[in-house]
Amino acid sequence: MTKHETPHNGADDYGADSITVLKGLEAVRKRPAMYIGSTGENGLHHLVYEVVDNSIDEALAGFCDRIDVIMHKDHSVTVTDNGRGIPVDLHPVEKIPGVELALTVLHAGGKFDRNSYKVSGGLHGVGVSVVNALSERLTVTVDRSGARHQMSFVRGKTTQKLTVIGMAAGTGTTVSFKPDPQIFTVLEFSWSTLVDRLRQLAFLNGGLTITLTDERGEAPKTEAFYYKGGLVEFVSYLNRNKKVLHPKPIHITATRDDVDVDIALQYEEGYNENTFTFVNNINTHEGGTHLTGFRSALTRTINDVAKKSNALKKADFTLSGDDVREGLTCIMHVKVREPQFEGQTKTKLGNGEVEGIVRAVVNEHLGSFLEENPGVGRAIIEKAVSSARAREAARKARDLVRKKSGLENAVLPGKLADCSLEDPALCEIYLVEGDSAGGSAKQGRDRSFQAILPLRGKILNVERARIDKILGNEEIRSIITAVGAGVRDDFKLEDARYHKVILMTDADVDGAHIRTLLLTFFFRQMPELIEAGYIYIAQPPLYRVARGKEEYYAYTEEERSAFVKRLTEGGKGNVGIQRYKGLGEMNPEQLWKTTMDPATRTILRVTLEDAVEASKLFDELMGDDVEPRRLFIEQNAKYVSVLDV
Ligand code: 0RA
Repeated sequence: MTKHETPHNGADDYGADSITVLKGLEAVRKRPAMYIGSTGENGLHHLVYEVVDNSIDEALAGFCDRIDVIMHKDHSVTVTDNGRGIPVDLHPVEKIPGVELALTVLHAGGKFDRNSYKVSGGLHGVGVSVVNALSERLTVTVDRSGARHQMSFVRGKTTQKLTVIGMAAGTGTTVSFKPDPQIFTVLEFSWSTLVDRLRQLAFLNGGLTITLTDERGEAPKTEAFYYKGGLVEFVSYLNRNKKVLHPKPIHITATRDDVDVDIALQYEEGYNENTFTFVNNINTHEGGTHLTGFRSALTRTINDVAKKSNALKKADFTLSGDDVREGLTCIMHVKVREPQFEGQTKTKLGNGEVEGIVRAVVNEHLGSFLEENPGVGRAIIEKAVSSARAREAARKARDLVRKKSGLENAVLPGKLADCSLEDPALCEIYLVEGDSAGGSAKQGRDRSFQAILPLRGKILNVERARIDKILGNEEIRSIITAVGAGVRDDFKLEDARYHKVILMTDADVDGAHIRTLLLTFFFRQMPELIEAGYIYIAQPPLYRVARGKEEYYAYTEEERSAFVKRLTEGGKGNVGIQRYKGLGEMNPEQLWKTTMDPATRTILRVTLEDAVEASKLFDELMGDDVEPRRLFIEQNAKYVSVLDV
């Protein structure tokens, strides 16, 4: 086939501009993490999300109903949509083809008027040019105005200008890219990670078809996601293995002051809340104004309905937020034109106006729904009232204990070896698996600022228990009193007695399990502690490699091999390798040196996202499926991220 150059490519009067362009993409290659978060697994997958997000924008604008994603054998990925196609004509201001602009200019998105809910802030919406900059090669194909156009790049630099390569029957855009091994530490895309996100996007954008194909195995496999019912189907999916209190999720939708509110919710018999919130398709793990508005409306509406129906007449209490959220499964998706993202991981909505909008919408719609469906209302109120009773009983029991001991404040647990400093900002507490490791930690620590709380055996499965039972568990109570900030609605961050809560468990499957339990506990009972960045995970070494007086501690298999090699090359004497199966095998001095001394240790800070993963993992581990348990055993430390020294 003959290749026709499109006429505007002949002009090279934008030579000066192309220098600025290269500088922009060069900046992305110099500091990739600033644009995509990391150059590891998360960053790698972010590339796909970025390209898909652009197609989703086209769907939001109403011009695209299908997106296909293909994972190829050579680690490249192709994303195709049937939207209008990225414009190929000259941009009136920039004087280069729109498609070239989109792929070579940072934040070019704003230069087009697509009239959809564009994402800004955070790591999303950085633009396809970032993907281009970080790809060893990228090809974009646009079907538009009857012709198929194509343009190619290597590491962001144009290798083939925009060219018409044939005819096109319809319209659409295909972006095919291969992540650059010079940039990424991992190149293998994960099927399940992509499935999770693409399924989520299909739920969030009802009516849109998204497919994922994996060509890497012997035979290619494809999965298609299409949910006509959107969020309602999402909630039904989440509750698929639960006993629900009412057969159909409640659906609330409204647009007010240019903000789109879409909510589906359903109650199940369990005791947890599972609310997931999204803004412009982004999971707002840290919540924000939309969540605050929703929560206050939910509490108010259910109390109102309960009062009207006389359910609370005899009881002399109101239903708390925790009460009305017991057993709730809820998805909220709001679309905001200029979202402001805040928080530790930039996943907290900051737009003040959204709170009142969501509150008003939920007050109105939920109120009238419950009036029209009194049976559903009754079931929900009954559940909340029984939660309130359990909470009241737990409180009375707690008060009784306090009175008996004659102390106003809860007594610090007997097993706690507290530190002597009093400024929480300087203090840290180690939650240590097992009494023996706890003993070593107590001896090895710096008692001025380090407190030790040993935990015996497995703590209670908080995912499945109700608050009264949770508070009845001794290990849990000792954690709560040691931290000193309360739980749930009563939680006060400023009362926290330590600004670092460090989980220290064995480097084996049991240890990983206990860590998952603890993370789930903090996520359910004190999410603010995680949000504040106060929770950490200790990193004990896996091996001690020594010859004579020379010794090294290895934290990974690679380090172990390197140390063994170094010592063997050194010559005489036997190299001893000790594998630490548990913390208890280290003496106090070793424990201090390798895991507790702030000057040499590594601790990982837990993000809210990590904790959500942990609790999800937990839910799966407790289920009937064998596969998740097997996977957990294989790869149990996956949910820790951000490095902190
Ligand atoms: C700018 C303007 C228009 C469409 C797009 C961008 C567009 C971008 C991407 C990226 C992936 N798929 C896409 N589909 C469309 C609208 C141009 C018009 O008015 O026709």
